[in-house]
Amino acid sequence: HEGRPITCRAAIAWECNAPLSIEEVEVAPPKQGEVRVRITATSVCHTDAYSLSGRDGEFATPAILGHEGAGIVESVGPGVTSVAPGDHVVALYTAECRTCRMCKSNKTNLCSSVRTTQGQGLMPDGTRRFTAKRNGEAIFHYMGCSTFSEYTVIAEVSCAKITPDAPLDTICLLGCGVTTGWGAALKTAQVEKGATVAVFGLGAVGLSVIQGARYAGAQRIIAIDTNPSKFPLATKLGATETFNPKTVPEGKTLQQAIIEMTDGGVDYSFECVGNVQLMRTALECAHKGWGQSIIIGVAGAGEEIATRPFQLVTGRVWKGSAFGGVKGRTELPGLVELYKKGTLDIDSFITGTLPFAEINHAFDLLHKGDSIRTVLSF
Ligand code: AHE
Ligand code: ZN
Repeated sequence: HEGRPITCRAAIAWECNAPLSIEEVEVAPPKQGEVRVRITATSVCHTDAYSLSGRDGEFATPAILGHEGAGIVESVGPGVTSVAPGDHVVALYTAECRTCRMCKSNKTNLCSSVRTTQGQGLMPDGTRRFTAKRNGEAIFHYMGCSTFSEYTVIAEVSCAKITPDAPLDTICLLGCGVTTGWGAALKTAQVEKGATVAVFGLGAVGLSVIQGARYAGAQRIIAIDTNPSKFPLATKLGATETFNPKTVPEGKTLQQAIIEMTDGGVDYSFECVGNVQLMRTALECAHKGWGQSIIIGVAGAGEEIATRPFQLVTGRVWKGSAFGGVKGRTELPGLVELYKKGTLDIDSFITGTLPFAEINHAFDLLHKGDSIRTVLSF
């Protein structure tokens, strides 16, 4: 049967560097292989702000941002078999189709099924499901999620079905930051017992790396940020030391300071900021012969990383991962179980809650460094 359009509230980014506009949109019914989801909770990630700032080469306006959200399936399009109306889902910006060459390789969590159109702000068939009520203009999707709308349409392959007995307004954080950091520590780096770890940047991603490293049994976890207000939470989640780069004496580099603190360098470092100079620092403070540095932060379009090749010749490893190397549909249910058991802390990441209409305030809090995650509810 043919579904009907739904009119609801969404936050539209009409242009870069302007506040989001809360207004009515019409959300078309899901087509073949698509799912319409009532988003009940979403939070704001730095990547939303990054795209809104105009630095994201893939971003097109007008768009509905948001990629860290969870909700309840409202209806499904033809051919959808893995979810049904009423199911609880987390939206995935890294889809998992299980049939493309990348999914089948088992060497990556990246999936090629919908990524090209996703980057263009379109559904897999090349069209859009959002129309602004005010002027009838079609609105672009974002990262395959567009969770800043009370209803959104996403591909079936972008739906992680999770148990209905977990609170959506908490586990929505598994849509990006928490999973990304946890997975980077445990899957990408495979931090082992006794390891020494340095984490650059103590937002949701860095804090989750810390949590993952503690779970792996790391002996030293050095939490690094220029904003010391992040240190108490870092310590609570497992950091054994905190370090403010502003305290490095003149004439010494940050990498030198960390190498001195750690008898030659760390086993694993993680860049969770998106600053290409800091990426170099993170690589170069990794121990000669075996240290690994994981890039997680998103740098501006066109920016490049640099180091002397000798750093790699002498055994340091530079790598990175998206969404923590986690295959969302397969692995998110397990992360929800870890949350329910109390092994994975998500609650501590929620530094505030706001009604959806105050989404621009949530962006302000993030910009000022005053929040880790603000969960918005509809
Ligand atoms: N569109 C940007 C790159 C953005 C980017 O690197 N995104 C990260 C996720 S950030 C989550 O907060 C990512 O995982 N990307 C993998 C992917 O497939 O996009 C640009 O520079 O064009
Ligand atoms: Zn994100």
